[in-house]
Amino acid sequence: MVQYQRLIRKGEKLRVSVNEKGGSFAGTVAGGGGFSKIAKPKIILVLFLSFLSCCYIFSFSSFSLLNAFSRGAQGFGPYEQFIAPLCSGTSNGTICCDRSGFRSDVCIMKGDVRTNSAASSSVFLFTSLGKKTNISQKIKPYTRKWETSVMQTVQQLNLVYRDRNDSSVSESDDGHNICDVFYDVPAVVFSTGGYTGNVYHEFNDGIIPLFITSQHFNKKVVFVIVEYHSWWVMKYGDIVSQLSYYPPVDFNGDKRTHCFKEAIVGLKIHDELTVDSSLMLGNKTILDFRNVLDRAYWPRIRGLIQEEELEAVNKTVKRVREDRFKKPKLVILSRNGSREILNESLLVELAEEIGFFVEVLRPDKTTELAKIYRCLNSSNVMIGVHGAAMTHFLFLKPKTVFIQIIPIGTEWAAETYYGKPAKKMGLKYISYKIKPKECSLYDEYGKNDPIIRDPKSFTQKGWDCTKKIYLERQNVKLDLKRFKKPLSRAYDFSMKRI
Ligand SMILES: *[C@@H]1O[C@H](CO)[C@@H](O)[C@H](O)[C@H]1NC(C)=O
Ligand SMILES: *[C@@H]1O[C@H](CO)[C@@H](O)[C@H](O)[C@H]1NC(C)=O
Ligand SMILES: *[C@@H]1O[C@H](CO)[C@@H](O)[C@H](O)[C@H]1NC(C)=O
Ligand SMILES: *[C@@H]1O[C@H](CO)[C@@H](O)[C@H](O)[C@H]1NC(C)=O
Ligand SMILES: *[C@@H]1O[C@H](CO)[C@@H](O)[C@H](O)[C@H]1NC(C)=O
Ligand SMILES: *[C@@H]1O[C@H](CO)[C@@H](O)[C@H](O)[C@H]1NC(C)=O
Ligand SMILES: *[C@@H]1O[C@H](CO)[C@@H](O)[C@H](O)[C@H]1NC(C)=O
Ligand SMILES: CC(=O)N[C@H]1CO[C@H](CO)[C@@H](O)[C@@H]1O
Repeated sequence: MVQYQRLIRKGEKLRVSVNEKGGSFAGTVAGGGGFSKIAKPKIILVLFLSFLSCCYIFSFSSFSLLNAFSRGAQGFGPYEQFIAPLCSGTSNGTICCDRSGFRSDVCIMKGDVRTNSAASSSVFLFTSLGKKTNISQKIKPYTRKWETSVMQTVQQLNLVYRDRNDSSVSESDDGHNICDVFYDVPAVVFSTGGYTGNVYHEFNDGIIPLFITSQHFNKKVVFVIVEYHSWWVMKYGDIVSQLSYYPPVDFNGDKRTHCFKEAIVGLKIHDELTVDSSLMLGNKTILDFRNVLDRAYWPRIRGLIQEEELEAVNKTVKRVREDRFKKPKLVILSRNGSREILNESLLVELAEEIGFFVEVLRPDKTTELAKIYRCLNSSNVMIGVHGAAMTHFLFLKPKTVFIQIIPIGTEWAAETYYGKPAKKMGLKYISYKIKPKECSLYDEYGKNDPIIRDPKSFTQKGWDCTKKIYLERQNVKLDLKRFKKPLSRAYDFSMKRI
């Protein structure tokens, strides 16, 4: 029951296409979610056409009003001051790059924007060059600008001025200039390469910046992706379709010329796993981002619940569920390989003794995010050993508890990447720094070895060293007498809130 609409303009022809796809790009126009349940594609087409004509009438009548507004702001909208402050007031027919950010560059192209991936890794802006300086810009649309090694793997795009007169000469320039697909909305261009493949990076470098950069378009935006991976589109389709009505464009794989009235190339990023509301249009916060997740996963979760209810009719599964509702729920995000909790089963026993309903979650690369979201959105406490999986704190409801177990040598990363952002999201964050005796390296090296006694002397040597010793080789055996304290605190806190 999924359909999307877009305009295709080839030469002078104007065509409306309505596609049905089994994917997750639930695009209903202007909040028409209600009718999509009953309408057949043809009815939708008719509704869409009438909607379109209304839009045209509306846009004509409001045109002068709109113009009056934009004359003041010298642009289409006030978003640039948030996304690319140095490009505030970018006028039609120009390309402007804001390279002042530490983490990313963002360029804005206004006017007649056309992709040209086939020949030149370029995005063209057709304009009357006149007295403009014809300087093309280069940009790598990924948010780890300061990490030169990973940036070397990211595709560089050329943002190029083209003379407007060229665009009307059909079939010249091998026809590359002719619009195959025309969108009456802006494009946001970004990369799903770099460190994508690690869930922390996927959210931190990609999904959250995408929210920051595009949420103010109210889904009227097309995502154009370089280093496109279909697995990424599958994994994050639920979220992407909450941010855009349109299926994403594979910049390199789709050789057609896609045309836009505006493009933002590169993503704006604020800080680790967070949204700084003072830098957002409309003061949006990380909780608004979380609401996007909630809307994204709800349809799938509702489906899962219905399936289970059908199954439960015949079984006594119900009792377990009732049990769960009386007790606060604690989720252990379990790792396998390194940074394991060696006595996890004892931890489960202890937590149950204290009064929790306990669920152990072992997410891997193939675990559906909706299922993880469902588990965490209904929990009161999440426990895990520092690592990328801690990114899932984003799935916890505000005012619930996140206990991060911090192995030796990982304090800085644990606090920077997860502790601080969790607090910003309104979680009750408890850090549990393990004692040497709780560390598996203690048995291996003894208490006097510098690895145990002086982790700083190794971590200061850099990330590789930290990784080899403390991230890849360390496991945790909790001193449960000591761990009982934060666990009881979490229990009391949860009981007060139930
Ligand atoms: C911006 O410029 C393009 C051509 O460069 C033109 O087609 C378009 O109408 C202009 N838009 C506005 C709002 O002036
Ligand atoms: C502008 O620059 C681009 C590439 O730098 C070049 O291909 C194009 O011909 C130039 N256009 C004009 C009118 O100079
Ligand atoms: C574009 O074409 C028009 C007429 O074809 C001409 O008058 C104008 O000078 C051209 N502009 C440029 C920048 O070449
Ligand atoms: C956003 O916050 C600022 C400062 O806190 C306030 O002045 C402004 O009115 C707020 N804007 C909105 C749309 O809530
Ligand atoms: C998450 O939990 C809240 C509060 O319990 C609930 O209202 C919401 O529907 C849940 N979200 C999803 C997607 O299940
Ligand atoms: C429940 O039991 C009925 C008959 O006892 C059976 O027809 C039905 O398929 C069962 N439903 C499920 C979901 O197992
Ligand atoms: C843990 O990972 C190993 C391989 O690294 C695998 O053989 C084992 O089955 C895994 N255990 C669990 C409980 O997933
Ligand atoms: C299940 C498991 O590995 N339990 C271990 C927890 O840690 C204690 C030592 O603190 C071991 O004795 C247990 O075997």
